[in-house]
Amino acid sequence: MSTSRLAIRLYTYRGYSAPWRVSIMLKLKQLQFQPFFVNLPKAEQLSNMYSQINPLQIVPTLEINGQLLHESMAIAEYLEEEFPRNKLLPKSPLDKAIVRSMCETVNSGIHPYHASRFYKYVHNYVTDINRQEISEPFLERGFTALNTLVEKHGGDYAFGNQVTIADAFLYPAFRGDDVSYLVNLDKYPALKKVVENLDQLSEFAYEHPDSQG
Ligand SMILES: N[C@@H](CCC(=O)N[C@@H](CS)C(=O)NCC(=O)O)C(=O)O
Repeated sequence: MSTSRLAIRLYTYRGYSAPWRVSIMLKLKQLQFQPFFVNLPKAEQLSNMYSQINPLQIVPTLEINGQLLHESMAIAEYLEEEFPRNKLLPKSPLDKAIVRSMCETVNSGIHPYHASRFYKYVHNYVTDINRQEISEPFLERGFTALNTLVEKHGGDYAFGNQVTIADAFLYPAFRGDDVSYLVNLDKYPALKKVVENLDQLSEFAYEHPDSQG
């Protein structure tokens, strides 16, 4: 797709890890986009207006020339295929599968266990919830698995020495605000090393929750 007539809008809320993955990927692909802030603390994701845009009532949603796309993994694959410059997946099918498995370890094995809707649901049953007590066992399992994958396949970055979509998933999972309160991240040295390298790249810069437009 030619980039000259592109209208890209990212439904997002800064400080939250899943939409942050997509904004990293858009920046790595050098695609201009307009953020549209869906105020999650005020539960705007549940509004009638946003439910029409994203039936699962979550961010991110990527709107590209009027088409709506959901789920950061699907969006990552779309961006890679549609805008092949600055490649974010390796060449061979096997290597691609390893990178995708790192992304899914974050998406399915870590992120759901500290999502706000998860705590809200638990809160229906336990009024006085201790977030760390509930999340830590799941997060430890997910981060341990990711650390093992990166130890085996990583280099300067999560997979070898090129930035891939695995880095766009890993970085927000590690640098996102609440995670360090829930789990001891010092236990994952392979991840820490890669994240410190990614700290040097402007595309990955932290988007502070107070900086919504
Ligand atoms: N698997 C989804 C996860 C999206 C997700 O859970 N987003 C969170 C923000 S990080 C959200 O919108 N939470 C609102 C809620 O839980 O009600 C993706 O990768 O896009």
